[in-house]
Amino acid sequence: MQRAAPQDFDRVLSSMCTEPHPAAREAAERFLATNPGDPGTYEQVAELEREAVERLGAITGLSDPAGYVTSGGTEANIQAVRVARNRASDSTEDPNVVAPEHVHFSFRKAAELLGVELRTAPTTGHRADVDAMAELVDDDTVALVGVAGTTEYGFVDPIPAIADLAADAGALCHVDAAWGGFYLPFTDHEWGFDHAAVDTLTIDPHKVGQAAVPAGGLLARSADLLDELAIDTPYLESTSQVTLTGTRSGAGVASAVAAMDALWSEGYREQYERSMANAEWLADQLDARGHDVVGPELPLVAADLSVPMTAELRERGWRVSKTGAGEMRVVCMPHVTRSMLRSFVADLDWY
Ligand code: 0PR
Repeated sequence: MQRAAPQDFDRVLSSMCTEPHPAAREAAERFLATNPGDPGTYEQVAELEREAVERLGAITGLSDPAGYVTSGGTEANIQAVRVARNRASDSTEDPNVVAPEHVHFSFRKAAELLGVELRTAPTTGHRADVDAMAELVDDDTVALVGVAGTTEYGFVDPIPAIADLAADAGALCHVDAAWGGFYLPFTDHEWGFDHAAVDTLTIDPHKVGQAAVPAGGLLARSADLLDELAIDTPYLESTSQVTLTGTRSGAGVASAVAAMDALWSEGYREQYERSMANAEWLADQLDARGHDVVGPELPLVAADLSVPMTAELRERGWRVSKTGAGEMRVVCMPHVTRSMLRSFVADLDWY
């Protein structure tokens, strides 16, 4: 079996993807040519997809979950907005979605594609400000969004308060835990279906879940929410489809199940503890050097570095990214080890 060259991820501090678990890699290869979009023909992978959804339900606190394995967080978020829009189609012709300003840009794609207005509220301390969100809610609001593990800072929004606001408005509550979802079960954060009246949730096996790309996840509290997405498929054995794409990756589905079988829950817990300790170590190192550090709340560190970093560090092979405010951002994914961070800090000291 061919192995990925370990150096592929050796200096990558910017990505939300990671080296797949060996069992996930192997499963992906076995199911490369299967299509869960045609469950009548590819029964085995269709059964695996049901198992994937069951396991994602266990991770997010939902028994009897509805959902499917998407191409990623973008598709899951687009579909969640579509569920909310379609569900309210009788009550509004001018639907809007209210979200904190740090929502992932996939919601902008959703809004544009679906003819929904995206209203974004200012945040306080990198966290959703529920009062500011409330000011944007009106009779045409079809969904409120909270992020559990923001893309830029890894912070967790107050999901129970956002869910309450959604319930009061008669709107759906969607949680975007695309990145944070496989770290959060080992924290005290209230983020999942068991903590609040969450209706739909994004959680991506191909990020912290250590599955192969593409494997995102959309979960819904009940099957009738997904029915809002059903399109008739007259010539397939199955009669309707709720997914956005048609042919889909059986590799993603099979690898998601293999990764979750191997790692849920102890393996993910150990990974969370290792990654969080690494993030805290890095934050301390940067703080000791006089930088302003944001976080870590989950294993993601942002810091205000005055060195003109990106180009020089890139030349030395490092891949780091910046927040919108220009801070350096290091995502402590499973492939990011303490020794990697030690050599990164040593290279920073060089400037
Ligand atoms: N929701 C959140 C909170 C995310 O952080 C992301 C991706 C998405 C949704 C969308 O997920 P997909 O990219 O699976 O559709 N956030 C990263 C970003 O946009 C994605 C990423 C992943 C970037 C790997 C770089 C990379 O190498 O920054």
